[in-house]
Amino acid sequence: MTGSDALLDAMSEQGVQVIFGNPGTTELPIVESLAAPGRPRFVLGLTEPVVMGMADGYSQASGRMSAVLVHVQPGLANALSGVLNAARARVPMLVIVGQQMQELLPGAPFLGGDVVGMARPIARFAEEVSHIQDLGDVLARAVMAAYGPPAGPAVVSIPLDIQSAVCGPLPSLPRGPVDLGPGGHAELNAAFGLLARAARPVIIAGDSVADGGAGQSLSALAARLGAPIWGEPFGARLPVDTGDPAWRGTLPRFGSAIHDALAGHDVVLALGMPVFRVFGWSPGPTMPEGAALIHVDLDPAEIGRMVQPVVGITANPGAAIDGLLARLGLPEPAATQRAQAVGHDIARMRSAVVEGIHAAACADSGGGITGAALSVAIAEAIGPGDLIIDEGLTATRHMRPMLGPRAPGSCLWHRGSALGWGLPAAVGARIADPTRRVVVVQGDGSLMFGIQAIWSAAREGAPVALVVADNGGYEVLEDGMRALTGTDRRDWPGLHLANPRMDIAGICRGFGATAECVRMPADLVGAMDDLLVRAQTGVAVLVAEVAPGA
Ligand SMILES: Cc1ncc(C[n+]2csc(CCOP(=O)(O)OP(=O)(O)O)c2C)c(N)n1
Ligand SMILES: [Mg+2]
Repeated sequence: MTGSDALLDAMSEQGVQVIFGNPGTTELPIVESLAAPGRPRFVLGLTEPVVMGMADGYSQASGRMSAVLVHVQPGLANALSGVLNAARARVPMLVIVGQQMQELLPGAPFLGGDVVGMARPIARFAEEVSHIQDLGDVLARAVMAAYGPPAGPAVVSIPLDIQSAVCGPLPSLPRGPVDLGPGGHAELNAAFGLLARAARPVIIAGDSVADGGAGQSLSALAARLGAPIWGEPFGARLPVDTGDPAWRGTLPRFGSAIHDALAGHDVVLALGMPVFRVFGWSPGPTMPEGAALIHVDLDPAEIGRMVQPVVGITANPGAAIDGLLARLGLPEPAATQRAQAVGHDIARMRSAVVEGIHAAACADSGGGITGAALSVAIAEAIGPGDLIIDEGLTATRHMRPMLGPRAPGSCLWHRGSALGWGLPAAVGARIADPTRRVVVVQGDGSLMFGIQAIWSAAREGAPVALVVADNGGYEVLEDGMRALTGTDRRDWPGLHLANPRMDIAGICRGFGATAECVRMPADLVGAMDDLLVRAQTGVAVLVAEVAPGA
C-alpha cells in the first residue's frame, strides 16, 4: 500500500466517514486512493471556506472529528478563515494539506511552500511529514491535538513523495479527547467554599459545557446555588436547555455591558470558556468590583488570560460541576429561595423582551419587513427537533429570545468571526444527520462568502432551508459607522450591495436550489411554510427583503 492508502485506512478505522475537500495536483495520489472501495466519502466544496464550513457544521452537529483535504498553500490560504472559525469554536478537525515533492521544495516550486508556517498561528497543531515512517506518529499527534482538550483544527502537510511511498498499515489513531477529570481537590474545595458562602452567585457557561453534555448537571447546580445562568458572549452552542428558569440568555459582547449584566453578584463561576472574549474596547473593568471569579476551563492558557481568578481550575467542566454538586450536598433554604426569586425575575424580564420584540415586529416600517418580524416568523415556523443555524447578523438580533425553550444541540451560532460559515455549516450538519431538518439564516452580505455550498448540498442530497435577510448591504457596519462618527449618513464607501442589486434568488437557483422572495410582512408566515415544504425535497431558499436599519 502507499502512504495515501495507509492515511485513508487509518482515518476510516478512526471513524472518519466523510472527507470534505477541494483537491489540486499536490493531492492527486490521495484522490486516487479515495476512489478505492471502502474509503471515506469525498464531499467536494467549490471553494475552501465552504469546505471548512461544511466540516465545521458536521463536527458541531455530530460531536465527531471532521476531516478535510485542501490544496497546498493556495488551498490552505483560502481555508484559513475556516481554521480560525474552528479554532475559536473548539471544533475537532483534521486538515490534510498536500505538499510538493520534498526534493523540489528548496527551489520554491510553483506548487509548494511553507504550509506549516501559514497554519501555525491559528491552528492548534501544524506539522509536515518528512519521512514515511513518521506518518503514523504525526497523524496520531494531530488527531490528539484536534480532540484536545481543548478541541480545534490540526493541520498535517503531506508531501507527494510521502503520499506515494510504499508502506504498511498505520497504528490506530486516538478516538476522542483526554478526560481531564474534575480538577484538583484543593481547587474544588476552594471553589466550593466561595460558592457556599456566596450571597448572590452567578454562573456563566460556555461551549465546553455543551460539549460535555453537562446541561442537566448545570441546571442542578444553578438550582442548588440559586444562581442565574448566562451563556458566554459569542458562544456557538447552547450549554443548557433554555427552558431552564435560571437561563438568563447570552452575555453581551462588550466589557462594560458584561460588567453591568454581572453587577451585584459576589461570586462569578465561569465554566468552559475564555473570560471574556469581547467584541471591542469599552471603558472600565469587565468584572464587577469585589466579585470573586472561579474559572474552570479545559484550556490552562485561558485561565488568568484577561481576568485573574480567585480559583482557577483546569478541568472537564462537566466533571467539575459534578464535583461541586457533590460538595454542596442537599439544598439549603436560602439558596432555594434565591433560585425562586431568580426564576421569577428572569421570567418577568423574558416576557418584557418578548413583548418588545412582538411590538417591534408589528411596528410600521413603511411597509417593509423588519428584522424583528423576520425573527418572529422564523421562530414560529421551526420545530423543537430542527437544528437552527444563525449567521443573520442584524436581522436576527431579536431571534434568540423568540425561539422559546431549546435543548442543547438544537442551535448553532457563528462564533469564529470569519463570515461564510452558516450555510456551509448547515450543509455539513445535514450530511452528519440526514434525518434532521436544518434551517439556516444568513445576511445578504455573509451569504456571499459561502453561497457555493448550495451546490454541494444539492449534489450530496443534503437539503437545507435557507432564509436570507436581504437588507441590501452590511447593516452591522452601518451601525458601527453611526457609533464611530455619531452621524446618520448612509452613503459610506464599501457598505452597500446595490448597483447592481444582486439577484440572490437567481444565484441560488443557479447552484441547484429552489428560491422565492418575500417583500410584505403579511406574506412572511406563508412564505416560511412554503420554504419548509420545499426543503423536504431539495435545497430551498427564501429571500426576505428586510428594510435597512429596521
Ligand atoms: C471573511 C470576513 N470578511 C469580512 C468580514 C467583515 N464583516 C463583518 S460583518 C460584515 C457584513 C455582514 O453583512 P450581512 O451578512 O448582510 O449582515 P447585516 O450586517 O446586513 O445584518 C462584514 C463584511 C468578516 N467578518 N469576515
Ligand atoms: Mg445585509
